[in-house]
Amino acid sequence: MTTLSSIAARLEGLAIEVPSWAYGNSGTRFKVFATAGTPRTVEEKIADAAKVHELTGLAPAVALHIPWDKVDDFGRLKEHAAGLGIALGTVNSNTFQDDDYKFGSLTHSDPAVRRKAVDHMLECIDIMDQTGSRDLKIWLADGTNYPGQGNMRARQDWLQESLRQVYDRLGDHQRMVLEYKFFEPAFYHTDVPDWGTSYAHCLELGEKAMVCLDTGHHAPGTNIEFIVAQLLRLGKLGSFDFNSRFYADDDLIVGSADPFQLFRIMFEVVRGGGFGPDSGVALMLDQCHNLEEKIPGQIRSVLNVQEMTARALLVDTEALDTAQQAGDVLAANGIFMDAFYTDVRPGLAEWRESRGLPADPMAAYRASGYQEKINTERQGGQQAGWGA
Ligand code: PSV
Ligand code: MN
Ligand code: MN
Repeated sequence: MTTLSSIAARLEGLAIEVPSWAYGNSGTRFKVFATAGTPRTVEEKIADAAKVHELTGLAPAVALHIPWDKVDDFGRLKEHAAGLGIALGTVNSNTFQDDDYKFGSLTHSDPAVRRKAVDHMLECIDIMDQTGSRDLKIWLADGTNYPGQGNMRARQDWLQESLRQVYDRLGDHQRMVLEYKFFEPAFYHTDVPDWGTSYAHCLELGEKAMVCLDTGHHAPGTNIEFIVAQLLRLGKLGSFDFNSRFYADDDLIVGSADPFQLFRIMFEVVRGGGFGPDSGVALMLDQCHNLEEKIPGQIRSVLNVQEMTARALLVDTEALDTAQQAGDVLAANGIFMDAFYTDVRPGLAEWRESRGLPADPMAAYRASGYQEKINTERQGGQQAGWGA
């Protein structure tokens, strides 16, 4: 059995990007409940993200969403973040909150609407030039509700044509990550519903286009770790949007509903060469905290990823290979489960302390007084953008 100390160095390679929108108020279409201390500005969202990194050492970058996080001077925003010890990460585009996009954005039948959506993406790349971000994230709400409503085939062509214009504007060190989602807001067909569609478009575009896998965007029962293995094999897994779900796109705390699934995913990430700063696979959270406090919600999230990553690194792959080769089904499964059932929490607490981090980041946050401070200082915090 591999021990935690033997994987300690590899754990250093874990970096999780947090989403700016997780710090704003969010909810469902029924009600958005405000929580105290919610950021009023982008700078305050970044300060909260920095707190998560300060206490965990796991979250060195924060993803932006445009226009939710639009500011006049992104160079200054970058400096603000750097001053707090974090970087600005992935830039998320938004082509789903404008009346013009009612029937689609990059896939719209009207070239003027497609142009508008492309221009928005180009603006996002201009912002990336200033923030130093590598990735442009594209998630499209495009689709139809009724059979016959749209020309599904033509929309694929328009999509590729639009994406090409965005792709051609990417700088040498920039990438586009195309996210898929099987339904919602469209209920009959979605223009990028699955990894295969995203992969097909990315392949056609070129090496700077990669697939983004959001764990909440699959039908129940989907073997997500298989998709991970396949995309890594094909060299097209660009990023993850981590979250947890019971029913649909719940955006709950990653690892909360099914930690075993997160373990299985991280195992394939590690095995497929997708782990670590040079792997080209960005691990991001895409979550909302509707009821719980947001900063501790994010701390818990990154810790969950760390715990399941540690367990995945603990799998005795040599013994596993041997058992698999021998066709020893139960031995192979037993080796896998041994790692999953290992309680890594005490070992990780020691790992943190040895690096000058609090052994228990959740407790350290509660003791820090930060929440009380922002509760008093910040009145009238912003909605994350969802449901706005
Ligand atoms: C909508 O499903 C969504 O949750 C996508 O997962 C995006 O990544 C996210 O919104 C932010 O735009
Ligand atoms: Mn997502
Ligand atoms: Mn989603």
